[in-house]
Amino acid sequence: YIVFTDLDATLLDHETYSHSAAQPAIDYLIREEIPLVFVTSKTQPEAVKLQEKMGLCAPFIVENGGAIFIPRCCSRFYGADHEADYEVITLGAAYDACTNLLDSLKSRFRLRGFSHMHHDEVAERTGLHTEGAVMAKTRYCSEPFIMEDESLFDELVATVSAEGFTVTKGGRFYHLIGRNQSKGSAVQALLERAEASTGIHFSSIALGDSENDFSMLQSVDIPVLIPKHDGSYAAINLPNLIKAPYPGPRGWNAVLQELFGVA
Ligand code: 2M8
Ligand code: MG
Ligand code: MG
Repeated sequence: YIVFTDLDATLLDHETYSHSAAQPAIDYLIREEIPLVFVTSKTQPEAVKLQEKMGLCAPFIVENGGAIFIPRCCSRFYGADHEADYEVITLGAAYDACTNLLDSLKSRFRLRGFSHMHHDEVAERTGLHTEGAVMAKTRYCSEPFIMEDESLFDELVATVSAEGFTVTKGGRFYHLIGRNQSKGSAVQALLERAEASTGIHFSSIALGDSENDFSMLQSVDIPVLIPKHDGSYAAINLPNLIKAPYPGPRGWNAVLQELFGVA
């Protein structure tokens, strides 16, 4: 097995960013040496910090499929075998290209990106501490933004698509990303690496709560939809979709414990 998971409002509580309700299932995966791979809108420093907190050694996919990081501790398993701390596989747009495009559309579409916000504003909008907000602003291949007038959304998507970009939606923000960049294509790329280097066919599980998780859920054997923090489910339909009974880490824990027949 390989388990792929979104972070915000999936493995982490939407408000508190705590994963504690999922600790029993995380402990089980660590004990059984089942890789737990983050697939997130978050950045590399944010993902590293969380891996350290949870005691994980596994690849992680950041910024909505923009880059795959393979740490040295598990590099052989993914056919990477490198001396550097990480092998980085870049799949996304360049950050400068994202911010330049948003700059040019800022007034026409009444939007503001993280690059237009001080870290205090990011902290306020997300509920992250200053240190977390600074890490969230340390971006390489995608830009979160807010829109004052959501009725301009379709026109915005058409405009950025002509420039080779697209827009996806997370829990709090829209995210400008490369047109071919998605959580799903990064998951597929990583699965191919693992299968090519080990010769094993892995069963894959993915858990997510938002529209931007759809491509990831579509790419695995067992897709799990976590209800959003308000209890509603994202409009995602897949034939074998499992719907978790509770939002956030509590639902995450319940489904994985059930799937693996523990507790
Ligand atoms: C942003 O991502 C989430 C993903 O659902 C969102 O759109 O609400 C990113 O900026 C990420 O880096 C940050 O940690 C997160 C904090 O809520 O917000
Ligand atoms: Mg989420
Ligand atoms: Mg996310």
